[in-house]
Amino acid sequence: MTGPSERTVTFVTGNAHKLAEAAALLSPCGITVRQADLGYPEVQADSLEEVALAGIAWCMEKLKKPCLLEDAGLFIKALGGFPGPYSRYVHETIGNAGIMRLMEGAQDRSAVFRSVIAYHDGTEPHLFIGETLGHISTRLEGTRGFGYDPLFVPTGYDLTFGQMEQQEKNAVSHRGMSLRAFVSFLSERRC
Ligand code: ITT
Repeated sequence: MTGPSERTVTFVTGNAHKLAEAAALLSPCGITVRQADLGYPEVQADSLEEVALAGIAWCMEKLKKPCLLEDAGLFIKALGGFPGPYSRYVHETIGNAGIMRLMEGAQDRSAVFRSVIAYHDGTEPHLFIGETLGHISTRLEGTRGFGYDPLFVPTGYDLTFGQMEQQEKNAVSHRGMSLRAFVSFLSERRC
């Protein structure tokens, strides 16, 4: 990999857990992550893509240099995709216990965690998507990770994200997938 300007990526986030997951995945690829906690406005929109695109336009305007942000959300089938793009607000209000209450008696506990990375290269924005299928556990389990990790079990596992080591979560998570797509994009550009 060449191109020093692309070896350091500015990640606009206020979430230290996300930053740590990104650094763990990107640093072995020779990409240093620098945090910018700008508190970008998360617009109310029906999709993570819209939120991410509006956010990165705002960040680019502020920073005037290439930067990246990530918007994630948990979409629960039995709840019609709720909390989806409202995941942050819902987590801050009813929290994991509230989701467990809403899921009481639900037969279909399937859910998908989505991650949308928006990267602005200085000229235009690019989106990288990651999705992990899974289900909502019947009990909150695990103390690792953050947010909804104690209630999300990825397909093929008997563990919640909250019970996984960071590396194991990154190997299967929505964010791991979108970050790997971003790394491929950067390496192709350098060819
Ligand atoms: P930013 O500053 O990067 O926007 P945020 O915490 O607001 O950080 P999001 O809007 O992307 O992050 O996330 C929406 C909600 O989903 C929020 O409550 C997170 O805690 C939660 N969340 C996001 N990614 C998660 C993950 O990998 N595991 C568990 N919960 C997650």
